[in-house]
Amino acid sequence: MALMKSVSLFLSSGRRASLARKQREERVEETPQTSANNARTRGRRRRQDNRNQGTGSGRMTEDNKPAGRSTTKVTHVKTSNTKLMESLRRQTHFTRLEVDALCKLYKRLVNSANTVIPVAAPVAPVAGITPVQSSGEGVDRIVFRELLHNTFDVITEEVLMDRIFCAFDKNNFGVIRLEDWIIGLSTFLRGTFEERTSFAFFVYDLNNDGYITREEMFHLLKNSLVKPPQEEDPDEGVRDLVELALRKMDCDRDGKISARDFHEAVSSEPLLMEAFGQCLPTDNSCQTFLSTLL
Ligand SMILES: [Ca+2]
Ligand SMILES: [Ca+2]
Repeated sequence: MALMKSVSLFLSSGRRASLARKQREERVEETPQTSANNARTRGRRRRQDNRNQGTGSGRMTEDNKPAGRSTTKVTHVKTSNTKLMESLRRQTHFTRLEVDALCKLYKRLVNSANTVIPVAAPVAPVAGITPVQSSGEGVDRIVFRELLHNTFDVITEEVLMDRIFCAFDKNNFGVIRLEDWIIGLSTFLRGTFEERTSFAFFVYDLNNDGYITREEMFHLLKNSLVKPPQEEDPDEGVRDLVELALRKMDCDRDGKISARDFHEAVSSEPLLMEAFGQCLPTDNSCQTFLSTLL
């Protein structure tokens, strides 16, 4: 009963979110500024077309344009798109239909991002992490965080939200591109034990140096305890927690957790996979997302 309630709540919030997005898109379409922008774009395109038609020997009119040229181009795009979808199916745990559906969702998210007023990306507070300026088309941080929060029930620290984004945006584009989106979701939603363990390790290794250090553990755990207001040293409890985590996970006792330590510890105690904060979706949200995808 409780399960059904949470699913139906989730579904209704999902509908509200998509309705709100639709309304936002409609509003943006109606604004005078947008139509002015569209008019400017159309003007630029016309000028560009005129220039192209007017250049030397390359000049071409409707009459002498080779027949079927645009059809060939469309067929070529379709073929390369089919190849990409097929390659993504092979690389992931998704069916071809699911890959297509995720591709459509990606396009909706990218379009919705274009209608939102851009806000500066959050600056990662840990030394060694350089915020990257976004380049090209993709799902941006803001849309991704909204999705993590509203669709996958990932309610976690800012720094983890940012690291989950980086785990998807493997090549540091500053946005999640189509391939990274589908490959990332494969681990996120259907990953094997190994894949999810590696994903969690990547998220917690804040500066990508191959180890989760005491400092990183402290940073990840510092807000996880309610600190007594009169405590002389409010961080003492967190430091104790860090030492406890090291005792459980630093298998080779060198004072830091390597990927190997992490895999070993999580294999013997799966609950340790998210020891330093939630970084994977809840089972309920996963099932609901996948069942409503097609
Ligand atoms: Ca590290
Ligand atoms: Ca170690």
